[in-house]
Amino acid sequence: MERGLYVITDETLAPGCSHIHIAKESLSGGAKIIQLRDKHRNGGELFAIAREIRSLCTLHDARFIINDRLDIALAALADGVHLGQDDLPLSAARRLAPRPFIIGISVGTVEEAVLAEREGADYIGVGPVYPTGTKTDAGPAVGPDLVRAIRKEVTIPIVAIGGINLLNVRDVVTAGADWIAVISAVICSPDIEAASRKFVTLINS
Ligand code: 3NM
Repeated sequence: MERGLYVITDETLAPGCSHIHIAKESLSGGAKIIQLRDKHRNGGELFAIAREIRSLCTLHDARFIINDRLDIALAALADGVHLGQDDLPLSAARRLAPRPFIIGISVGTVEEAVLAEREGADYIGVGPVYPTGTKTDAGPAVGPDLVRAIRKEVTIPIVAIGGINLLNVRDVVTAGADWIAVISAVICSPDIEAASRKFVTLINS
C-alpha cells in the first residue's frame, strides 16, 4: 500500500456534495484510496453508492475501502473495510474476509497498534493527529509524535487522520505516515480536485 492521499467521503460535512461527487473529484486530483463513510443510509442505498464508487476506483487504479460495513464491502467487491476499536473484532472480520481483502483498524496508542499488527491488520489508522471537529468522539489530539512512536514499533502501513491540512501535512509525512486520510480539508474545499492535487504534491515532495 505505498503512500498517498486517502480521502474519506462524508456527505454530512458538505451539503449538496454526494459521496459519488466527492469520490470522482478526489480521484481526478490523484487520491489513491477512497473510503465510503456513512452512518445514516440504509444497506440498499449504501450498496448502490458503493457499486458506483467501486467502478470509479477501478478506472483510476485506486483502492476502495468501506467504513465499518463489512457486509457492504464484500457485497460491493470493495478492496477492504475500515474498523474502529468498537466495531466487529479484527479476527472475526478476517475469518469472513481472507486476504487479499484489506482490513484497516483505528488505533489511538502504541499498544493498540502493536496488537492490531499482531492480529493481522493490513494497516492502522492513527488519530486524531490534530484537533478535529469532524468526529466529535475522536478523543484528544495525539500529535505527530504518536505517529513517530508507532512507526518504530510496527511495519504495516500507517494511515494518519484527524485535522490534517495543507499546512501540517508535511509534518505528518515526516513523522512516518504512509497515507494521509482527510475529510474536511478536501471535501469542504470549493474545488475538491484541486485540493486533492495539492495534498498529493505535498505528500510526495
Ligand atoms: N477518524 P478531518 S479523526 C473519521 O481519530 C475520523 O480515528 C478519526 O476528519 C480518528 O480530516 C476523523 O476533517 C475525522 O479532521 C477526520
